Amino acid sequence: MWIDDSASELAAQLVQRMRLKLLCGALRQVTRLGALRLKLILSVWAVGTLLGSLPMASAESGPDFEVWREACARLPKNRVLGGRLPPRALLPLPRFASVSAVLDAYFSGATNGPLSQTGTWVGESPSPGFFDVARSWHGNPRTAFEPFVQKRLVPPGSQVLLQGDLHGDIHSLLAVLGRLQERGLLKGFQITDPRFYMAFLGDYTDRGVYGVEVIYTLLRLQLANPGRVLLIRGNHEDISLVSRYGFLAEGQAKYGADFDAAKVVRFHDFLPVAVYLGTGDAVVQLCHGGVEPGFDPRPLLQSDRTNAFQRIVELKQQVYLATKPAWAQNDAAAGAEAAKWFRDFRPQSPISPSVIGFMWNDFTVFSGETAFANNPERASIYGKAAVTHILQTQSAPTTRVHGVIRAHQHSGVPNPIMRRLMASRGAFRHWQETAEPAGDRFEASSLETGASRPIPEGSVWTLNVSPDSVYGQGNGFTFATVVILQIAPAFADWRLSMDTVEVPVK
Ligand SMILES: [Mn+2]
Repeated sequence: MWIDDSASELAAQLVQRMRLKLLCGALRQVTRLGALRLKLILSVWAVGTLLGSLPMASAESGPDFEVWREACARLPKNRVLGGRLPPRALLPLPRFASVSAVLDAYFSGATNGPLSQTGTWVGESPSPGFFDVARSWHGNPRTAFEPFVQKRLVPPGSQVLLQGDLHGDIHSLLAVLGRLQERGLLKGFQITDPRFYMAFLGDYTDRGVYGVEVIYTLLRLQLANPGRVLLIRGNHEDISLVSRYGFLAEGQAKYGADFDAAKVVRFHDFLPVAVYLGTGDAVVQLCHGGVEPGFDPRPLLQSDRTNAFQRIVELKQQVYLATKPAWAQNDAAAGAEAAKWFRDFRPQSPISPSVIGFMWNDFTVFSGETAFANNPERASIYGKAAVTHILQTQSAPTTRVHGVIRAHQHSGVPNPIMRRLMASRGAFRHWQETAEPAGDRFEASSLETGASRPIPEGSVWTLNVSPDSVYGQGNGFTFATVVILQIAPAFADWRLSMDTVEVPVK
C-alpha cells in the first residue's frame, strides 16, 4: 500500500509533539495571566456576539440549533477560501473547550453505553484498553487497534437519513439538517419522529476547513438522540490521513496549543467500520468504502440482539479465496489479481498491513467490468459477480445482506462515476449499464433519477460528496442530496427516497 506503517509512526510523533506543545502552552499561560485575561475577554465577547447571550456551559446546553446555524452561516465557503482559514473572529467555536466538552460527553456515552455492556459483543470483547480514552493505538500509553462492525435492527416503518462524505463542509451539512427541519423530522438537534434515524457514512474532515464544526454538529446530534444517530468510520477517520490531508492543521490553526489532537482522533476508535442496518431478516451494509471478503459477519447477523457488535480481529481474504468462488474461476484475470493481493492479516491500523475493505474499497461502474482489480494508488475495485458472491457468503440463514450503500468513490474532476452521480441526483446505483458508451457520451436519461427508487437484490449505491468542496467545484455541482432509506416489513418494499437541496457556494 502507498501509505505504510511509517505514516502512522509519523502521526504518533506528531501527536506527541502536540502534547508537548500543549504543556508548554499551559506553562506560558500561567506566566502571562494578563494576556490570558485579555484573550478570555475577547473570547467571551466573540461568543456573545456570535451566539447571542447563550452561554456555552456544557455539551448538552451548547448553542441551540438556530443560533448554531446562524453562526455557521457567516463562515466563508470552502470554495471561496481555497484552503485558507476563515477570519478568527468568525469562528463559531472560538475556544477548543467547547469542542472538548462535546468530546467528553461523547466519550462518556461510548464508554458507558451499549459498547461497554456485557452481551452486546458477539465473539471477542474489546480489551479494557479500548475504553481507556487516555490511551490510543498510535500514542503512548499504547493500546491495541480494535476495529469493529455493528448490527442495528429498527422497527419496520423506520426512515433512515443517509449522508455521504462531508469533508469539512459545514454549509452542506446544515442545509441537509435544515431540510429535515422543514420536513418535521428534526426540531433543532432533536429527532421528533420516533421512527427516524440518521446514519453518516464517514469522511467528516480533511479537504474542507470546517472539520471541527462538522464533528461538533454530528456529536451534538448524537448526544441529543442516543442510539439513533449512527456515525460510521471512513478512511479519513484515521490519524495517518488527518495528519496529511488537513484536519490536524485546521485544528492547530484554529486553537493553537489548546488543540488536543490526540483527544479528537480518539473518537474515531468508537465508530463502526460498517453497520448492518435493517429489520427482521433483511439488512443492507452501510459503510464508507466497500466489501471486505476476509470478514465473516454471520455470528453477528445470527445473534438475536437488535443492537450488537463484532470485532474485526482477523481478516481472512486468502481463506475466502480458497473456497474457489466462481467469479475468480470464470474471470481468470480477476482470479489472478485476487490471488496476488488477498492476504490473511490482523489489522494493526486502518491501512496496515493492508487496508480494511469496509473503509477503503471501491466498485466498478459497469456490469461488464472485471470482478476484481487492484488500484495500487488506492484500494481494490470489486465488480458485480464478486459482490454478489461475497454478500451471499456473508449472509446468515436468519439475516440476509441485500445490498451496500456507501460513499467514498469521488473525484475532483469529471469521470464516469462523477458524471453518473450528477445525473442520478447524488445517489448512483452501480451496474445499470454494461459499459461506457462509445465516445464517452452516456445518456443521463438512461439512469435511474426518480425521487423514490427500489433497491434491487445485490445492488451497490454510491452517495455523493458535499458540494462546498474541491469535488463540487471540479465537477460543477452545487446541490447536496438528502437520501432517506424507507424500511418496510418486506425488503422488496424498501425504497430510497431522494431529495436535493441547493447549497449557495459563493
Ligand atoms: Mn473516502
